[in-house]
Amino acid sequence: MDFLCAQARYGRMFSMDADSGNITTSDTVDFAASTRIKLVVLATDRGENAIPTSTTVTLRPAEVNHHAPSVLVQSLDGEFDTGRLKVAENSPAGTFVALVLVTDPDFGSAGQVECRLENDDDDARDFHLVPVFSDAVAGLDGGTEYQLVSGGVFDREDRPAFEISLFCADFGDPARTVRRPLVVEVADVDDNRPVFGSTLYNFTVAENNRRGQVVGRISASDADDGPNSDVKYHLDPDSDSDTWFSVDPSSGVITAKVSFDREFVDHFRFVVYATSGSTSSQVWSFQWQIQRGRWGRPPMGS
Ligand SMILES: [Ca+2]
Ligand SMILES: [Ca+2]
Ligand SMILES: [Ca+2]
Ligand SMILES: [Ca+2]
Repeated sequence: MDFLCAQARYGRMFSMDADSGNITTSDTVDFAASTRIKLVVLATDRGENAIPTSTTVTLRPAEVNHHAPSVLVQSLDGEFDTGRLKVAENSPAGTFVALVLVTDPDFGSAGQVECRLENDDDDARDFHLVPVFSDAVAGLDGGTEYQLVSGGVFDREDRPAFEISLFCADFGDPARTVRRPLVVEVADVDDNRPVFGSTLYNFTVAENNRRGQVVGRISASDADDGPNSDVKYHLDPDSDSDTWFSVDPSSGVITAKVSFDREFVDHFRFVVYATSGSTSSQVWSFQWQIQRGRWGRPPMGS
């Protein structure tokens, strides 16, 4: 019997012993173009007018697990392979946080991958990993994708960050795994107004004060973060209180613009605003009691 291998398509990857029919590799076998290679083998006996017969030999690469899955995390702002992600507070559950791309170059089940968030991780309960395609097992078409989405509505002032762990495993034997720690920061939204330390401020100033004298300080705080918590103060623009007083926008220190005369006026009551971020503002009222001074009474506004 004579054997002949019709292998033109695969170059010199294989050779066949014409007598025994043994097929051996004669070069690197490249499965890059296809996951299987088909060789047509002709066999002819050595009798006269022998009629050749043919069969097909199919070769598949052995499912050797050379590689652990490779994980790429793309954040909302387009940054690749970042361990720090962001989601805005007050966003509804199911809000997109990151795209997770998983690949494994191994053949067969050694290259198929499944991912999940670590079950024993408390923070993981606040997020879900949703397959982008319904047949989530990766490998056959070169990878799989998941969306990391929020599982609830977050309040940055209550919890500014979550630490979760992404776990991916292929189906090789033994399986290769990869674990990626991720930090999801809750981005601030301006959802808090400034809050004053008191419902009403009362200050007393002696008459005949010098102009520019500090008469008191108001203070408000804002639970937000960054610019959203940057409190600024100003007097009610619709009153004439800025004739008598000025407030430092940043420190809240209030100074007298005039020297007071108790016989002319013995108290003021007016409103100061504290604002922060672009939307918050709050009204507050104050009262100044003018005390009698020790020396005469200079004219008002001198
Ligand atoms: Ca693998
Ligand atoms: Ca909040
Ligand atoms: Ca906030
Ligand atoms: Ca605010």
